[in-house]
Amino acid sequence: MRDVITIGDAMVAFNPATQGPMRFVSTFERKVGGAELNTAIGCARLGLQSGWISALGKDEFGRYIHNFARGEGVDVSEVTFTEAYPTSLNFKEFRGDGRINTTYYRHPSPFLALSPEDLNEDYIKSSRILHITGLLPGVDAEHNIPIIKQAISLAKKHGVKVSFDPNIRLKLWTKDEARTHLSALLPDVDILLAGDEEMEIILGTKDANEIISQAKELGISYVAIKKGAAGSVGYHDGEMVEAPPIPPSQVVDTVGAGDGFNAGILYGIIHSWPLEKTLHFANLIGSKVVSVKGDNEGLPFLEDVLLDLEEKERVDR
Ligand code: KDG
Repeated sequence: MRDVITIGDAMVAFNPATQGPMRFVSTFERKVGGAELNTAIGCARLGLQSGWISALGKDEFGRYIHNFARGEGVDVSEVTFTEAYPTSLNFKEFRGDGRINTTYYRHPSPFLALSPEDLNEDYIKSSRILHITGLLPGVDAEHNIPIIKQAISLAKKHGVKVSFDPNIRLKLWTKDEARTHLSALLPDVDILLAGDEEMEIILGTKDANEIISQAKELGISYVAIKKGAAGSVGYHDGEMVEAPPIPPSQVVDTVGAGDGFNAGILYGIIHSWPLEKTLHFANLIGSKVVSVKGDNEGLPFLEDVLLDLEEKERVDR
């Protein structure tokens, strides 16, 4: 039985060695990115059994991502390779003013080779949580939404909890398109993990009380609102908790912090932790991710977080 499985596209992420406009950058570091995979890696580093359903190009970059995910302890038995489409790419630009500009090369994506019937029912059935995001629909709504819907319907059929992060990227679609497609998924969601600005796009409000009341009407039992440097707010079982932020040692790269936060929340849910402890743990993970460059390099191992939570004695030498 796997704890958390996810489904989504991943990319080779090219991080520039220097700041400034990309036309002047001549050296890039080759890394891996992809929100769903980041969350799966975050879960694996915490000690959960995680799995990733995906499609990659049958090319060197596809093999690289596959090896990377496997090396991180993520189950890749449901990752397929296609010769028809190349592995997706993502070039980052550090503009020097704290902004990160992203240029995607992910359309067409290898997911075009996958259809809803390809999903393995037994794989989904034997998992506790299916984590989906709005990225896969954002890459190609027409093709990918039927795949996401099939994954959700198999999860529902077998009592697997559905966790959802809208992960709205306005380089992929407009706010209206995102709202239309993503709000239609909400009635099947059990765990909603989203930034407050994304909540505003899909639910029309940033106000925690209003978000929670809409979530309750939709039958969503667990909500975590990510407020970036302002911490997070959660709701579960009639209880609403505001968790203060945990300032990072330094802010180097904010990409992937939300995916790490998600891993922390899913860990807390799987271990039936109280809401307050879970939010604090997830905030701490998000804060660790931003202090390291890269989409998933800063995701902590469980012992690193426990040290910070002072549940384990620190031995430095
Ligand atoms: O959440 C982090 C992701 O945004 C990053 O790893 C790359 O999936 C990605 C995207 O589409 O931006």
